[in-house]
Amino acid sequence: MNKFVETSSQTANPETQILKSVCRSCHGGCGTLLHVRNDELVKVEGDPDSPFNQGRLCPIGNAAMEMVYHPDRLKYPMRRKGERGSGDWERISWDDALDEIADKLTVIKEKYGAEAVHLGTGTGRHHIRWVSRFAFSFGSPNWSEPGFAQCFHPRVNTCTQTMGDYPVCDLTNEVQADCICYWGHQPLNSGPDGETRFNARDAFKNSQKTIVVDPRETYLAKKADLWLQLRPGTDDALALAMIHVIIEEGLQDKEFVDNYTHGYAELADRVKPLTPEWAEDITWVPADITREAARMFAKSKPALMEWGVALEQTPNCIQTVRAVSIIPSITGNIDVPGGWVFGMHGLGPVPSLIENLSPEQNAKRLGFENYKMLCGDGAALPAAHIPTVLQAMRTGDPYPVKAFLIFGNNTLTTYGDSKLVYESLMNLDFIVNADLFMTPTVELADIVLPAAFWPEINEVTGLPIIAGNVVLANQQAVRTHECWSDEEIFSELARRLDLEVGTETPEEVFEQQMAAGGTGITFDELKKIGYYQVPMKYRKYETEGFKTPTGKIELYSTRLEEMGYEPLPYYAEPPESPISNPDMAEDYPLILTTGGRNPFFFNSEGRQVQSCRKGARQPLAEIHPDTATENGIKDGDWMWIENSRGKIRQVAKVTTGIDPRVINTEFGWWFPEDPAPEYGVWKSNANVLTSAKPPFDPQMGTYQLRALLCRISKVESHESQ
Ligand SMILES: Nc1nc2c(c(=O)[nH]1)N[C@H]1C(S)=C(S)[C@@H](COP(=O)(O)OP(=O)(O)OC[C@H]3O[C@@H](n4cnc5c(=O)[nH]c(N)nc54)[C@H](O)[C@@H]3O)O[C@H]1N2
Ligand SMILES: Nc1nc2c(c(=O)[nH]1)N[C@H]1C(S)=C(S)[C@@H](COP(=O)(O)OP(=O)(O)OC[C@H]3O[C@@H](n4cnc5c(=O)[nH]c(N)nc54)[C@H](O)[C@@H]3O)O[C@H]1N2
Ligand code: SF4
Ligand SMILES: [Mo]
Repeated sequence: MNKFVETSSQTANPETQILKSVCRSCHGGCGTLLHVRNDELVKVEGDPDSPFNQGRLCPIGNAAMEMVYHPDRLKYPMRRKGERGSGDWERISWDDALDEIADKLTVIKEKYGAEAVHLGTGTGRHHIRWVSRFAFSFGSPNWSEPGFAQCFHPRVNTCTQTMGDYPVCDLTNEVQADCICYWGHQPLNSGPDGETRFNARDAFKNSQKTIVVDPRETYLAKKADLWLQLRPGTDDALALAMIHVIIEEGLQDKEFVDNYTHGYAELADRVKPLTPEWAEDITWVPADITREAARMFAKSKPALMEWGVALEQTPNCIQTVRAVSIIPSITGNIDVPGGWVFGMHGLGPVPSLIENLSPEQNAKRLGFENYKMLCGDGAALPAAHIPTVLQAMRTGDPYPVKAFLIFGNNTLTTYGDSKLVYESLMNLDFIVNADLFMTPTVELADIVLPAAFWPEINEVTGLPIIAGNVVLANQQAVRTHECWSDEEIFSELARRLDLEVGTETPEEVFEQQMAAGGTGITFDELKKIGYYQVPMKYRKYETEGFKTPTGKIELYSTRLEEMGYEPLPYYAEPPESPISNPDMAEDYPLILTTGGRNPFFFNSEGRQVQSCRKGARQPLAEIHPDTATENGIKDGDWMWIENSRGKIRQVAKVTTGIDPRVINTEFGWWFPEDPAPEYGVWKSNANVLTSAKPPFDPQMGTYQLRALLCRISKVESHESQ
């Protein structure tokens, strides 16, 4: 029996009860009011009192009710009956499901070692640290999340190493930025990590000047003072050229640079030859525009860098992030009102329990030897390297991985190189998948577990992510079917496995986190007030310095050097480009970039949610009119996009807002309306085209999701759609 359901279900109440909670349908944390009547959720609305959304909700947040009561929700645990991936299931009890998982894991651990059990989760989920915690308490060093080497954590780990903490955009306080640079980021659609689209929208409206660095003419690019339409994957060269201009023209904040940075002279030497003219050939951005952008950013006070995931999806990820992070650092925009600020950390993290691994076991993490910024000492929370994990699943090299426990990740649509992923997963002995819905990935499981959605769980969150300036409570309003929260599943599984650590109830862990945050508030008290905003302190470095080996912001990184990596940022041509690989470019002449977020879906989610799907019915690929004409394609036609790894089709969106040499595809597409068990996952899935093979970022192991090569052609009427 699930004791959590009993303890936390609401008692029948004829009157409507309104609970303050937090939308967790994206990384943001919009305040919500959950209206509950007779144990039923009757309304979800934005909380006018929330510092993140002031009452507003986006199309995804507005679909919360539809999600909770969607007829396709997974409703009870299931066991696979037929062959793996046959779509043949039988209903089982939670008791049977958990016992079976515990038995299977015990057998695998005894035969192959705990490291043969790999844990997986999706992006920024409420339970993300519960996944690594379970792995570590079970004794396995291996867990992964599709974004750890490709999203956000390259920025987190780089900044932690070079600045001592991760700076976030100061969007919830009074001072607004005078100039905002949106670099590979469209937060009005996506929300900055851990803030929301609404703060981003307000900041955009209030800023005097905007700079956009994006290969596509996005909404922000259309409105910007300067749009730098760069060649995908050349952000490193552009950032280095901007640093060159700032230093050459003496636009740096001299006082800050002298007192609070380390390695300025070495940096100046490094960028001396990297002029905007040098960069122009690489980036396609005219040198005078690069100069103007550098001047505009450096002369504005405060200036804010809104950087996004586009910086992290090519194999020069860490050095690209390094270069971009230096721009606000040398222009005096660190820990100042309206700039990049360090967090108040009002909530402790879920204890990782990594200390439960012996040093030998920790060193077995797949990728540990090579990618220290992801898997080892350079990582705030070390994770395994996905391509190495997939290899271990397929070949047993360097050791076998036999089981994969997936908690909220649509592996087949969101990892690079989906065909390789499929091959790897099909080779496993045991797969468990906890999700809200049946997906093409869930179909590959042996045991399926129905997960609870955010209005159905209790949880404590600190936002922005990492910074914890605001501490918020999620409140369980209802529970549908036999769904459990991921946190509950992990703590119950730990108990059934008789683990020495990691068996606390979720509520016990929330209290530990609250105590570690030092606000003096308990979780129960937080539920009543909804959220607590920790009073902001700026320029903390004046009294505390920076938490780096030199006590300064390390423009020259002693930590990277110590780990055997390059201490100063450099440019590296994307490995699959017309310059690096002219032979391949003969067959595949167009540059492919993927992923740009739309307002209606969160990654691979929401395709079955009608109100969201209405906003974006089909997968769209952007293409320039000249390229379209050359290939006999018209706006609205289905077109093939293919490269050496595979072939997919998306609908052509013909626009002058993209360079004729570039194609942009959406990602995350599958079609819940198509037949099980594949649900059309091979039709339009951008990751059929991306790569999980070397080369990888030398520090982080990042693979290539953007800046690849492809060709296109029209899908003829006789070809299946
Ligand atoms: N080509 C290409 N690929 C990309 C990207 C790109 O830009 N281009 N972006 C990458 C990035 S940045 C990221 S972070 C990843 C995202 O990759 P994922 O995290 O895998 O993506 P999602 O689709 O958000 O989530 C996967 C699943 O989680 C389930 N889910 C939602 N909430 C819960 C919950 O509370 N519990 C459980 N158990 N399940 C839940 C959803 O139903 C969904 O099936 O994709 C990456 N892949
Ligand atoms: N609505 C919604 N919100 C989301 C998500 C979602 O799927 N939907 N996903 C969540 C996740 S996991 C993440 S990581 C964030 C991501 O959100 P963002 O950081 O905003 O990322 P994207 O929109 O994927 O890409 C930003 C821009 O990068 C551009 N771009 C493509 N290639 C390059 C390049 O090589 N260089 C540069 N400079 N720009 C390039 C694209 O054209 C796009 O406009 O959003 C999160 N929030
Ligand atoms: S921006 Fe994110 S947190 Fe806010 S309503 Fe939309 S999905 Fe929810
Ligand atoms: Mo992400």
